[in-house]
Amino acid sequence: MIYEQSIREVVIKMPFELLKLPYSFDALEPVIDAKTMEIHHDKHHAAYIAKLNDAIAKHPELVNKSVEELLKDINSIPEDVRTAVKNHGGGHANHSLFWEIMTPKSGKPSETFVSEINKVFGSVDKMKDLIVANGMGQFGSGWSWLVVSGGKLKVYATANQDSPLMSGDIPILGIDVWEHAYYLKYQNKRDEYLKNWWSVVNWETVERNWENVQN
Ligand code: MN3
Repeated sequence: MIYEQSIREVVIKMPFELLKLPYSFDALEPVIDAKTMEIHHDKHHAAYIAKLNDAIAKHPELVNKSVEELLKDINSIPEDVRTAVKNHGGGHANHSLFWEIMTPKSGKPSETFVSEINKVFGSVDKMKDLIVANGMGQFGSGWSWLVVSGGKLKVYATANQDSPLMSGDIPILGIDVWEHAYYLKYQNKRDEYLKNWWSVVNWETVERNWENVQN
């Protein structure tokens, strides 16, 4: 009985699980093809979660923390699992955001949000250009971000699965520039992927992420 109970606890406490996509694999066609979405979500994201759970299992004191808490406080994570939490926790957080900020019904940012974007970047198009340029400039794998940093919108790229949370920033939009995110359809044409990506951006969610930081 005790054995069964402990198994049950492990199952309940296993903190991270793969959520279903909020749309079908082919919903973002032709910008992102169904096969890429399926492999990206079911294989890549699932693997980050499995490896994050493996790392956390070695340190029961980490079990009840959210992935955001783990990343914000990355330097306090025990050294033997710190790199695993950075890479796989980052992978989990980054992809969870990525799925949510895409949609087949892109919409438009509100006037309030646009005026904040204009204040910082000049225009929405200029902001997009910077995010594309940062994605192009990221050598190898990484992400191009729109974050809130000290209350202000900011763009930059990170390598690998490094999360802006690790530098105290809040990511509100991030584009995956790992080859697994676009290679089947775009091959070496990362610029085309980055430019096309804007037609599947979920402005409503990005804006909600921005508002949540203010409150
Ligand atoms: Mn990815």
